[in-house]
Amino acid sequence: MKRALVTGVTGQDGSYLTESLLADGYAVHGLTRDPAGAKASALQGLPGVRPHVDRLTLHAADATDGAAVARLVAEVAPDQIYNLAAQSHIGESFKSPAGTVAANALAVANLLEAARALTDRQEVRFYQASSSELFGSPETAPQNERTPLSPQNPYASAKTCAFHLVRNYRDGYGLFACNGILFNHESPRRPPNYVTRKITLAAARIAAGLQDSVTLGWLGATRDWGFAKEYVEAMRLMLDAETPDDFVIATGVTHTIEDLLAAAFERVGLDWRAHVKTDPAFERPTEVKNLRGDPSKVERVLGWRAETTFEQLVGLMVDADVKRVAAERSAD
Ligand code: NDP
Ligand code: GDR
Repeated sequence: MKRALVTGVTGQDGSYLTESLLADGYAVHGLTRDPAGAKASALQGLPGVRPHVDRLTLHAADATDGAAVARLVAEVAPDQIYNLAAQSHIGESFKSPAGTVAANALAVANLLEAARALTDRQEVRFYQASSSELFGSPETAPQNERTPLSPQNPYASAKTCAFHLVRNYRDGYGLFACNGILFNHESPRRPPNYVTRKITLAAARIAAGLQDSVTLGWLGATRDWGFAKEYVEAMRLMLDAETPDDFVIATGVTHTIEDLLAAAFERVGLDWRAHVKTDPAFERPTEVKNLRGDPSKVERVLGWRAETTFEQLVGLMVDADVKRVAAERSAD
């Protein structure tokens, strides 16, 4: 049975990736800081996890602890490592720069070293969750694998360090290591402190009469938003490929936050303009303005393409929140 080690297993992407790997017969070893916590039990209860839960083992470790990571990788001896663990919120990275650098860069060095040590015994393939944030606010569009990196916040600076570490290990030691440069991807499993889910949950709650408005930060950004469930398949294709490489994963289409507001509020029959306030408290010291990915390399080389459109994505997120709000109300 093939073994995969997934860090960040309790996160949005970790949950979809775990379901996908379990469905294909993998033994999944998940790294989390809190295997007894609410996020871990939510993961274990997912319809795509519950029937296979005997093949999911959760391990308690902080990825910033090099000794713990080395022990875990040696013990699990995985065929594949997916490094999804991160402090993944951009605004938070300004408030906690050292913690962000530790989780998003130091932890990657720990994992790469552990993977390299394992290659004395067996082959291991390594996936790193890189990000469109590495491009900053680029001067050219769309962004592809050759677009210059220009990180504009502590999150992106740490992820840029990790991106180069992955290349160092690939070039220097021949490690099968890939960077997936993923543009924003969302789902009903996205926490509500990211703008998509904040808006879809607010639309559902406002429609149910539970609140009147939602308060956002800077509305000038445009993003290339895709569906997370599809993006984890691109990660798997990278590790199943013949040669290791870096790939942009995106839809190729960009939208404004106003498009997002319009789509979400229309879904519940409301006009967003009557319900949105702004507060500079939600703004960041620097803002990444416009991002649009060019997914032509991944389509050509790995045959992956985003299928869910922006309108479908917003629709499925709003519908999930409408159901969730109704279930919470009937439980009260
Ligand atoms: P989440 O924030 O949902 O999940 C990340 C997980 O990392 C958390 O659940 C947390 O788990 C774990 N984690 C955080 N710090 C540590 C640490 N020090 N040691 C061990 N585990 C830690 O992120 P997503 O699922 O949205 O994203 C997955 C990865 O992809 C992240 O690296 C993110 O930066 C990157 N990415 C995401 C994009 C997106 O649009 N979603 C786009 C591009 C890149 P726990 O609390 O259980 O330990
Ligand atoms: P992002 O996602 O910063 O792109 O990082 P987020 O949803 O947080 O912000 C998108 C844009 O919306 C603006 N915005 C707000 N954002 C939040 N969170 N809350 C608000 O109230 C709000 N109002 C406006 C933001 O300023 C920004 O311009 C995500 C994360 O998943 C990263 O880990 C990942 O690397 C990138 O996507 C690609």
